[in-house]
Amino acid sequence: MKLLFLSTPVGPLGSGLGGGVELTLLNLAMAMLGRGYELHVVAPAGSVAAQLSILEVGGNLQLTAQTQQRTDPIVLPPDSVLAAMWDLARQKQTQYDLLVNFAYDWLPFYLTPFFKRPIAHLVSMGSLTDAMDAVITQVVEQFPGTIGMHSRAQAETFPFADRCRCLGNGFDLSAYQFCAQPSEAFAWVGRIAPEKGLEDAVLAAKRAAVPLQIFGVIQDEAYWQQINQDHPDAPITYQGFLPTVKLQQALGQCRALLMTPHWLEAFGNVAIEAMACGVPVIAYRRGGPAEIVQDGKTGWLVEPDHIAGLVTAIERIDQIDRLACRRHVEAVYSLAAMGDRVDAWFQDVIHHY
Ligand code: HBI
Repeated sequence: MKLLFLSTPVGPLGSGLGGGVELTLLNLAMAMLGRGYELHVVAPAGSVAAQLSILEVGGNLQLTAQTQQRTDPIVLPPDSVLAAMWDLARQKQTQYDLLVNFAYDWLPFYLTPFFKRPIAHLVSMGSLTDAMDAVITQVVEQFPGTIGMHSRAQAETFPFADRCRCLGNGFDLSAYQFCAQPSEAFAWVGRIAPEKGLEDAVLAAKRAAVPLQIFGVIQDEAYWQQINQDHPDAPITYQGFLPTVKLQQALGQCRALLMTPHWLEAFGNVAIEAMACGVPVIAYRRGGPAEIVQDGKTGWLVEPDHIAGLVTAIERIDQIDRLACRRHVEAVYSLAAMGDRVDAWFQDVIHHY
């Protein structure tokens, strides 16, 4: 079987601009290669990924969907990399058994009926705009079973919640080392952008008087500057955007991961990465993380947007068994477990086409 993965158009693979979907695509590619599939990836120029054959495409990157308003019109920049990626897919489609779309963008869904090969769409975020809801709904109706999601919470933000496939996610756990004895620091990991709510974690760290290490690409510079201006005395250190090997080494040393999303996080890959290192997760009871964190067992769930709740959870973090966090990820979120779920989905899409 031959697969063609089409990546997100918001940034080259490896840049971090694609956020969680970059890691998801790489993990799924490894899982499918490991199961005997042949696989190529179409992605913006500058994409790098070890062991994968990438067809790089030039053109202007797409605007990020989460900065758009619900009623915004569809936007494509001139010389759009997304359009070029899907024209390449059109040209090469007969060489593949299945195309897999990772872009949260209107064009791939709109083009689905124009293609001669089946397309499986892995939707990486919750509902954001009316135009996306409408075009995904069209695909759900015309090609039942071809829409994949990460969590129930994410699916429930769409009008077709019960007609899409919930896949969770999966990680190569051999890349994450368990750490039994942490340092004093807490961690926050993610794209530094308003929807991720970093300021709440900074406030909680200040009130609990614990050091906070921040990891991730600075996607919104003004937002980052504002946090530093508002909290000049906060005990925070920016650790940069690290590749997985380095991220898990630093993250594993932390007492817990704080997840403070202001939007509905579709899944929350970083929660799995933390628990894979034995790091408990303190998260708002919102979106994917609310389904991943087992309250009192692998971390603490907190009333959304309640800083005081975060502080209480920080003070109780030693009640959580770090090994239980690792064991839970091995049981549910391994690459093998996710590979089983995705392989079954792909086979269903191909055979129902
Ligand atoms: N925005 N337009 C657009 N297209 C994407 O594929 C996209 C995005 N914003 C964020 C994003 N993908 C990924 O970070 C998701 O994993 C969240």
